[in-house]
Order: sequence, then structure tokens, then C-alpha cells
Amino acid sequence: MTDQDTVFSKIIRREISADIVYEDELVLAFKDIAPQAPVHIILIPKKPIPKLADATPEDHALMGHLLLKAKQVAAEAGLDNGFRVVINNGPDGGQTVFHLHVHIMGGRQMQWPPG
Ligand code: D5M
Repeated sequence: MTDQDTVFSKIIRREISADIVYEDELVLAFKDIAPQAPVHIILIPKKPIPKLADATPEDHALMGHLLLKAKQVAAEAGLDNGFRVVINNGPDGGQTVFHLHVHIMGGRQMQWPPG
């Protein structure tokens, strides 16, 4: 399966619907279809990087933009008392969709360590 076939690429291309909460020229954020917290948002770069381990120095500015937008999306979702940001990388990291994405979760007390 090429990245162009991932569900997130289809959301970017509007081939399948999503509850989009933020978009700019570089990133897209939408509500997770299987939320693990009262607020669970997926934030992705539009560039099809399969996983964090595939990011290159060329992606330096994009990665910074992504993290700053995670902060903004969390604030706009009202997560004033804290939130969790997660990037699952590869099979052992629990990644299932191979288009780099940031999970933004909040609205409940998070536990540590995660499973
Ligand atoms: O997380 C992949 C995440 O993507 C997982 O939390 C479900 C979510 N997902 C999968 N399909 C959709 C659609 N169509 N809309 C919204 N969210 C979706 P990972 O870190 O790869 O395990």
C-alpha cells in the first residue's frame, strides 16, 4: 500500500469525510473516529510522510509547524487543564495508519505509563 492509499490521504483529498477542526496549507486536524478521550484529535502534515522515522532535515520547519499547531488545536478545543500529545511510530509503536500523525487527547486525567 502506498501512502497515497492511506485513509488520511483520502481525508486530505476529501474522498472520505472527516470532522475537520483546523486546516492550513501545511496541516489538517480532524476528530479521531475512535476517540480514546473526551477530546481526541488527529493532526497530520499534508505531505505524505509515512512515519516520524521517515522525516528528514528537509522537514525541519514542517515538524516545528506541526507541534505548534498541536498546541493551538488543543487550546482551541478548550484543553486548558492539560492534554497529551502522542506520535505512534511503526508496528512496535502501535502505529496503524502510515501517514505521520499526532494524537491530541484531553478532557480526562491521563495515566502513565501508557500501554
Ligand atoms: O492511530 C490511527 C488513528 O486514526 C486511530 O486513533 C483511529 C484514527 N482513524 C482511523 N481512520 C480514521 C478516520 N477515517 N477518521 C478519523 N480518524 C481515523 P495510530 O497511531 O496509527 O494507531
